[in-house]
Amino acid sequence: MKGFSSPNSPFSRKVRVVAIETGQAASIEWTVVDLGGSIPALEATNPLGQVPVVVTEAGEALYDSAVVCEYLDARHDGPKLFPAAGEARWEALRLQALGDGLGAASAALAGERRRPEERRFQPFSDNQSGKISRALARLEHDLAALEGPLTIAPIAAACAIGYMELRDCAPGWREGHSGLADWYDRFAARPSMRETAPPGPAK
Ligand SMILES: N[C@@H](CCC(=O)N[C@@H](CS)C(=O)NCC(=O)O)C(=O)O
Repeated sequence: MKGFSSPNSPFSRKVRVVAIETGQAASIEWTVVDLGGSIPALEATNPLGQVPVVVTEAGEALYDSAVVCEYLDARHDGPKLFPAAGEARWEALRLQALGDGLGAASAALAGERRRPEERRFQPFSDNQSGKISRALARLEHDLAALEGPLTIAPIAAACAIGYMELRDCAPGWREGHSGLADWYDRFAARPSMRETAPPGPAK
């Protein structure tokens, strides 16, 4: 398979972590792109022009990260990262959405901060910061689910927190969320997380 990714993208990282955890890292040949301008080859596979994208062996382009992760999970015989049914599935999907939302709010805040000062809109930043702060509180509340058997939930949460820290989107967050911070540090020590750590500081 071929794919597009970006080194600091939390969503690209999520797919790369899933590929490693499911033993499929060698099956994907990544084209690494710098975001920020038009990338015709990326736009030709994903009309939204976003990473990550994976093109299957049948030639179908798959996006976004949630779809690609579930596709990879369907292709291996080990323990599944997406529970098949029932409450466990809804919890994993909800926490994936929460982690992805935390990553999206962090990316939006980081993008706003890159704008020239006179073109920034403080209420926009405040709105993103509110999402970040509420998402962290909810993840702290849901720690038991993050600590359990490996699913897409902790992978999504950890990739988002890694990006949030990289861009310093919630200074001091560890003080108010000591359980989550402790969990994150342990999870970030996994080989799949270490191998995909974002280099920063480019976009
Ligand atoms: N919901 C998407 C979000 C993907 C996303 O926002 N990717 C960012 C990089 S972190 C991107 O490609 N931004 C470029 C753009 O939106 O033009 C997913 O889960 O894959």
